[in-house]
Amino acid sequence: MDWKNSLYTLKTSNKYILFFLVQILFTYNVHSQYCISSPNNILNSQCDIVQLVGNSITLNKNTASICASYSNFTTGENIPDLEVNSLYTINITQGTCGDTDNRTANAWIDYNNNGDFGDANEMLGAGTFISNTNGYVHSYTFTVPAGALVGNTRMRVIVKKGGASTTDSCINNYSSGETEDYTVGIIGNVLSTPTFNNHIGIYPNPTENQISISGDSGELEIVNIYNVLGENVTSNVLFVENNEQKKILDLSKLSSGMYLVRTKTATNKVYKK
Ligand SMILES: [Ca+2]
Ligand SMILES: [Ca+2]
Repeated sequence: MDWKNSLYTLKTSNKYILFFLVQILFTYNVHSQYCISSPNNILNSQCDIVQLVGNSITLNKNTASICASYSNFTTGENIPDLEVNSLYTINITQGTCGDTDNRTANAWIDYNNNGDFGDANEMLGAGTFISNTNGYVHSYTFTVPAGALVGNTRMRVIVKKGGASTTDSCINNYSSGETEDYTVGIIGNVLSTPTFNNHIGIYPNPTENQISISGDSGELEIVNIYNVLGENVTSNVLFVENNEQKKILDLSKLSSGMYLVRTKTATNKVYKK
């Protein structure tokens, strides 16, 4: 009978809908289970500026005029692009909304994107230095580990009052300070992941001094030059022409050798005579 079949289909599809709903809820929970961290007051310790220079995108968030306990900046901010096996520096400037007590600071990146900051190398600094100076910059240099998952993931910054080291990314109800969460983007190593895009034209190659790069505007949003050691040498390159679909680069400050031109999705080799 048709109505029996329809009823059976409805029951079966309800089971599937329920199954998918449970899956969605489970997936949502897996990716939103970061531990809660915030102080019990905001007076004597604040995080004023977080600066992290990526390969081509810089996070520079200044919240000096805001007194907050926890801020979620995981959306709507610049997402610094951090390359596997490369070195970066995070600068955390401390401030206050009250007295000038001693303060410590630290930061964490969830490199394996599993919802916590407790895995190997995920703590970026020692968190031990204490300063009572407003405007003091806690500066930590770190290397993105080889096993970091490529893609966006979370970074946490904590500035807190007091003598104890800031080594607990889940510290909660602590005495004065601020916790801030951000998003960073992990990218593969430019030397180990050469990829090519037929829509990119680079000529002449080899070149004496200048190269012309043509392509679509989305692809040429990002143009960086790396040497064979993987060091970003773009600051030594002059952009003679810098249009959306065409760039002319002057490489005369670079010594002879092979270079990698990395655009948004592709890496191409260029030889300088
Ligand atoms: Ca802040
Ligand atoms: Ca983790």
